[in-house]
Amino acid sequence: MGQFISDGSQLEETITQAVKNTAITDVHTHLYPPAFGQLMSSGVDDLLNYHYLIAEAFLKNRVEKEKFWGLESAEQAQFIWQRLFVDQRPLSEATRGVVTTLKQLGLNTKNGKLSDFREFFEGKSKTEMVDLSFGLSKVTDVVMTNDPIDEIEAAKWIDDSSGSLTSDRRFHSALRLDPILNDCPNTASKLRARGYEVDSDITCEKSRGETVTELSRFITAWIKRIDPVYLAASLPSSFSYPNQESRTIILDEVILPIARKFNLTVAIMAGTKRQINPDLRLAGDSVASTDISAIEAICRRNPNNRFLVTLLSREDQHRLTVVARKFSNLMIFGCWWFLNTPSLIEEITTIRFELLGTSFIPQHSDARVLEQLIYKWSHSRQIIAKVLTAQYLKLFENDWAITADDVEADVADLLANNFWNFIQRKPR
Ligand code: RAT
Ligand code: ZN
Repeated sequence: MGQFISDGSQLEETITQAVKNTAITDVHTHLYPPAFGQLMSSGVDDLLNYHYLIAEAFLKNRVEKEKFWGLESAEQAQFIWQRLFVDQRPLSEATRGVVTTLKQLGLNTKNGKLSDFREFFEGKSKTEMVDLSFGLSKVTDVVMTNDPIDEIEAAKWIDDSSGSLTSDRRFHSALRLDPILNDCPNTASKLRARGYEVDSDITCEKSRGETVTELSRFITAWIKRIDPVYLAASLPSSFSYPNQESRTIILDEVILPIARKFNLTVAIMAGTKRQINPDLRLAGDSVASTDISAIEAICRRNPNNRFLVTLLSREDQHRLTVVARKFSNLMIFGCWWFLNTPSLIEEITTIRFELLGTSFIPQHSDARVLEQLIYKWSHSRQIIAKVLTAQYLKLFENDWAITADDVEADVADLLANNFWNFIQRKPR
């Protein structure tokens, strides 16, 4: 056992250093390693073309959307650079993130030009950028989002006889099941084209048995193919469970039994309101409050399944945290998407510490572009350290003995071990 920490500033410094330096497992991203070819996003143009920034670029430019979508990717990046970084100051979280990223990569942010930034990235290979981004963010493991219905991604997995897609062991797969759960009719026709006899209407009594069998056969084949660390789905704010509808049938008769069979956790990300403005394409999604009794019911009715849960709306966070106290098969993770801003991370993380101690996963990055790991984690680490320090100081004020080992163990649980222990896997 290490030395006891003797004063408040030493405690603060110990926590800050521990949170800054502890290796992170990033439990939900949209990243891919270079072996996935064009699916991998990296570089300054991709950083600028992030859908969080696309939405912001139109706030003062209502008329230009059609023109924007017709541009080449480099021209789109130029447009966003001009609107958000030249015509105005990058004060929002997503724009500030680009500045943090460029700065930490050693680039000149004082009066840097887009052409200089492009030159830097052109001089680096994708593999070098993976090493640099993982190194600067001190992330050791990331979980991808792998959609077996997506034609481009599916083809890559099916063609990968040499195992190159999984050769970079820092990247872990996760089987994303949104199309099956949220768009069954369209997905059914795609699955039929791949040789699975799935009816468009799973509630149809006549074909239900066969549809359940065929959906299970499809998901099982993909589990065997990609060896996911969990099964995942985002769900609309209207998610309700249980009921007579197709989503409950698919969960109860297909996904949850398979998850039990393969000892896989199910990640639920609920509270989306997709495409409130389709003109913005991927940037057109929004948020609404979720019925948390559906989360309560799924945990209660399926005690032999484990659920990683994140909800998108701020107003749902306190109740979800209370629910997590009641079910040991529920692990809360991350401050998702519109919640991934410093003020909300601070509020939500404080609630979680106060109600759950260290039994939660404070953050995931949701990075879509490799280098976003750098800013998303640098910003989040600062807030996590601040909140953890405040909690520890309250103990310290009452003379509770604390060692650096205690702090480091807590931080390692929060940033990596809670995830691996909960899903009952080990990093490769
Ligand atoms: O945060 C995002 O980038 C969103 O567009 C979504 O991808 C969300 O995180 C999701 O996984 O559905
Ligand atoms: Zn995501």
